[in-house]
Amino acid sequence: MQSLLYAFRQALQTPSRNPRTAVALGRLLGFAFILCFATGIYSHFIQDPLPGMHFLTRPVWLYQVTQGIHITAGIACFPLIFAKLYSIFPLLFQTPPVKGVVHLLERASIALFVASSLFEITIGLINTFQWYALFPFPFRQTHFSISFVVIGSLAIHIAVKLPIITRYWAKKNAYDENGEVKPLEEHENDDLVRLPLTDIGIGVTSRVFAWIDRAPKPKTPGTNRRGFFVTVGVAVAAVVGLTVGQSVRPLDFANIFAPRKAGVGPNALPVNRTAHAAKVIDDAMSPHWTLTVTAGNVTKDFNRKQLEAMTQYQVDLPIACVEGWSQMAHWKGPRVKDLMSRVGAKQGVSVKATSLEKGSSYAVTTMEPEFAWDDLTLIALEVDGATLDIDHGFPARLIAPARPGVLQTKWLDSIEAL
Ligand code: HEM
Ligand SMILES: Nc1nc2c(c(=O)[nH]1)N[C@H]1C(S)=C(S)[C@@H](COP(=O)(O)O)O[C@H]1N2
Ligand SMILES: [Mo]
Repeated sequence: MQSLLYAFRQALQTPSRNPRTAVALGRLLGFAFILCFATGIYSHFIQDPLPGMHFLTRPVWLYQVTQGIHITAGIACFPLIFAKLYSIFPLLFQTPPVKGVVHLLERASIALFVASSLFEITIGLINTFQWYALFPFPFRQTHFSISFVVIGSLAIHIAVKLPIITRYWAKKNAYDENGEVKPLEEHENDDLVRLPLTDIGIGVTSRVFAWIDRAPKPKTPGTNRRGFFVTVGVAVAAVVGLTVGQSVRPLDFANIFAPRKAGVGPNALPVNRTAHAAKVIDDAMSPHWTLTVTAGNVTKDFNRKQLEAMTQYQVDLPIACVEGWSQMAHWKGPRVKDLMSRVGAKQGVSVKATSLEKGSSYAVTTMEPEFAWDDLTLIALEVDGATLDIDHGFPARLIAPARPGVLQTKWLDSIEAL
């Protein structure tokens, strides 16, 4: 058994599989994961704020950028994670497979890290294509919870591998004078290496087990290092380059794989949920439609003519979907704050907006005061110089700066001061 695993590792050995490769890829992957985590947490709390949280309303494209980074860095994770798994692949066949309790824990933590990361990025990608039906679980809660498992197990992984990471971090320490990656052994003492943390008084020791170099040199040269990095670089550039146009519109021409194209849809703006799917056509087209505006016990109804008769404002704001696509548009209509003043709402209160749509989590949104009373927050009646299309929220929709698309409620029924 042992010699079989050993022979297998030898067969898998190639110059591109070495600790320096693993560290170089790990750095990129760690950076992408931290970007995803930070932007993901922002996206979570802007949708489900804790009491007392406040958000920036400028720049107006803030959420477009944070979520664009989330999806773009997330997509880059795919080739990076496969390359990383490739670089350490022979280690899966270590001999002996388990050397003790610490080693078992180390391998278990890596298994958890790999499994949770693959799961997280896969459901994230599927979500951007709106294939929700594939999930037997609620996407947001699951993706949110697993993100803590990913980041937690990443922290453990970094702590365990710290000696290798520090040793191979700098290029000059990683290679010898012939340009060969230095083996790990010379710095090892009986497989037991003290974490640098011990030196600053934190009593942690960790076993660092023989790297793949300890397996005999490969019989055939295999993939060389430069070829490997070029391949990984091309793969990352390709998946990012062919999708990033969904978030960064000047690159839209190269958007081949991402689910949404710019300018495709009514009013030349993509649609997420159609009026038909939301079952609002009859109510939205009704000649008796009004927007009900309430503050305390004052309620006033405004039909479209009355809304059009109010002072109209024109703003450039993006629809920035949580799924990563976004598009700038030019909106026109009265301000939410002016409507609130008409019913005597107290300045600076939160405002709840409700759609004609029933039974959808997108049908109601609460705007914190900084959004509700912002000069750019409108009840939009027109987009890009034409009446709102029914699929974009006719007769009236909400549009506010720096908020995710899901909170830009379409087919409004009422707004209410809280
Ligand atoms: C390590 C990688 C990742 C981490 C740590 C992470 C973390 C998060 C977190 C914490 C959220 C907020 C969830 C919530 O609102 O409760 C989020 C949202 C989201 N993530 Fe990720 N994510 C990762 C990778 C990805 C990838 C690869 C994609 C897609 C390519 C993706 C797509 C999304 C989408 C579409 C949302 C918005 C969900 C919604 O609000 O409906 N994520 N992510
Ligand atoms: N009532 C209602 N409003 C909604 C939605 C919805 O499903 N129902 N979808 C939201 C989402 S997820 C986005 S990204 C934007 C998209 O706006 P658009 O379809 O006009 O481009 O509308 C938002 N407003
Ligand atoms: Mo969205």
